Amino acid sequence: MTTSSAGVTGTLITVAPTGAEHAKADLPQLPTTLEEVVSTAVRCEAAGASLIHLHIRDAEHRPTLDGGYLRAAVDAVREATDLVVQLSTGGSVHDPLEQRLTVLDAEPDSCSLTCGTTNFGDDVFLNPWGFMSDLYVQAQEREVVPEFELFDLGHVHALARLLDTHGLPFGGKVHVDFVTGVPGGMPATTAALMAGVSMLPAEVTSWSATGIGRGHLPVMAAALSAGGHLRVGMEDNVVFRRGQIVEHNDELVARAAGLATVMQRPPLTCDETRALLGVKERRAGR
Ligand code: KMH
Ligand code: ZN
Repeated sequence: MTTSSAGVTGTLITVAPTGAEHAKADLPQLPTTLEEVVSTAVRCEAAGASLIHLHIRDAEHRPTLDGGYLRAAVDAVREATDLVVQLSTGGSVHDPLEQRLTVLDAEPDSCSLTCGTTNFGDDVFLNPWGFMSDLYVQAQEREVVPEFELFDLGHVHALARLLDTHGLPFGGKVHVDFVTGVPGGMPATTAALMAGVSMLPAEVTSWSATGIGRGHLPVMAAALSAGGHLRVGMEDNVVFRRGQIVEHNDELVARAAGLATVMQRPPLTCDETRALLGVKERRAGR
């Protein structure tokens, strides 16, 4: 994999608007209802996002993997935007593995697939080999494109094992996302990111990165300079700048789009991102 931006002409901007960790009571502007998620998707698409990474909340704003909620969100975002719709299979640290596999029933375009267990603050984010393997094969069978989430360097090695064992994902492309700065995972530093990029297996066709919390901007700059794509959003970072809390996810998307444009790598359109990732066409009438 290249660690240069030469030849990479555009930037895939993913927005991860909600996550499973923040409480609505602490952060009322966090999009949790279906209406808030859809309007967030519309605004973030307009600001330059082409992929949305979704965690869904229930009527009490708690993380849920309930199939009805997931299906409703996928359908509504697909109806209102052209964004690639990615559902989280990571859920919250409390979700059972068997239920995390059922996320694919909602027929997203893409699903996250974390390549190993990691400490997650005081908790453990569980991703044993058997689960990763089952999720990967089921995603292949259902023609859902996985995005491989790499929280640590060991996850890069596990990704290579998945590819060696099961072959390429549906669509033939391999897109990974470095999630840096989780307490327990790789730090949100340029050095750690570059170590991960240098280890990527040859099958990888594109990579993105996000820095949790205060690593957000440094990792964004490092990824852009090294040919990577970007993930932003309130799942990862709720501070826009020192002393200023994010009021809407589109602020983070617009800032990323602006920086990418300055770097001569403007945001990819949704169709360009669909081609980059090899996602199946699931939009009605397309
Ligand atoms: N909420 C974290 C425990 C993913 O979406 O796949 C897991 C996570 C990763 O956010
Ligand atoms: Zn997530």
